[in-house]
Amino acid sequence: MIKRMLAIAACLAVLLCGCTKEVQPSAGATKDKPIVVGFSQIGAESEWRVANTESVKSSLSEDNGYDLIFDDARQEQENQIRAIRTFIQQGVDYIVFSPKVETGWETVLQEAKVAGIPVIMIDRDIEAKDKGLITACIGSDFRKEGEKAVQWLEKLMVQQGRGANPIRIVDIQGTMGSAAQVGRTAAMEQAIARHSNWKMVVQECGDFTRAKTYEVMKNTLKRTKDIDVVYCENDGEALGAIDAMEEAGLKCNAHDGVIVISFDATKLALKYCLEGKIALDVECNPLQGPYVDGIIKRLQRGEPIEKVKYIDETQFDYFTITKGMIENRKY
Ligand code: GYE
Repeated sequence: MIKRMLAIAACLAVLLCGCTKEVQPSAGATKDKPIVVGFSQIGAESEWRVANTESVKSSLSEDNGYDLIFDDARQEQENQIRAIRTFIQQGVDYIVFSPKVETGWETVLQEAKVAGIPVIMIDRDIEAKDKGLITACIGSDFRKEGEKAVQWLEKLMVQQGRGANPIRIVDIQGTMGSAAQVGRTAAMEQAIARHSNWKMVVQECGDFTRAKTYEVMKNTLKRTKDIDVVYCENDGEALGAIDAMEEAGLKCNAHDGVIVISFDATKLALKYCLEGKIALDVECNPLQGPYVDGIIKRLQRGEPIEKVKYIDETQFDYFTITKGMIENRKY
């Protein structure tokens, strides 16, 4: 009896092993047939952007089961639309894109939907009415980032006994119409509306680049040097503004100079923060590749996904930053 039971168990084991073996070829097939992803990136305007591209490329790698088609739009929305159309024609499995601006995506996203290709949006946002055309988005809450910055400034002004003094602010805006610019600008404009002593003396676009901001700031300083705060909507802009201010003989620091506020918190900018040249840097995390990979893998397995994912972000200021924080930085 026992012998018979053992024999049955042995047969079952053989059968089960057979089953396991049968599953393997399909696992092998997935390996042979990578997941094809078309990725439309805005360009390479900043250190942040370069880190973002790198993050997606290294997460959606061949070793990780992907065939990634990368397109750099060189700052043109038209190029992004063309790239997405090409991805659709190529019949990719997924489209990943970072929208340069918030508007103008409806038609092409509709085309992706008709073709049945899921679209994963990273970094910046688009108009709410087009959001239904997106499968998932991963990015930052830019309005919240801006609010963190103005709240920090409000506190500092009170601490320095300047709560009622006139505060003259220069806002160097990011690429106009981009979600990052819209959110960060709105937070500062609202703060200015709340404080009758805060005044926007200049508001100009630096296009998220160091070079353009250097020019913009140089021209601004020809008109006035009476500036308390320069609110730069990314790190590249902060570095360009500092270059121009130092050249014009202005000191940048939070004690007795121009207060420079920035966003991104790249390694280089944090070094400026440690020196005191950038007073506050609100973090914006570009390392979104692993989240994209996670979402695609879940979709592949038919599992539910989080439709909107905001990445946790912190902030660094001159008063509390340490060398260790910079050394640990990945971008
Ligand atoms: O702050 C800036 C980049 O959209 C969050 O774009 C991104 C912004 C980032 O060029 O450095």
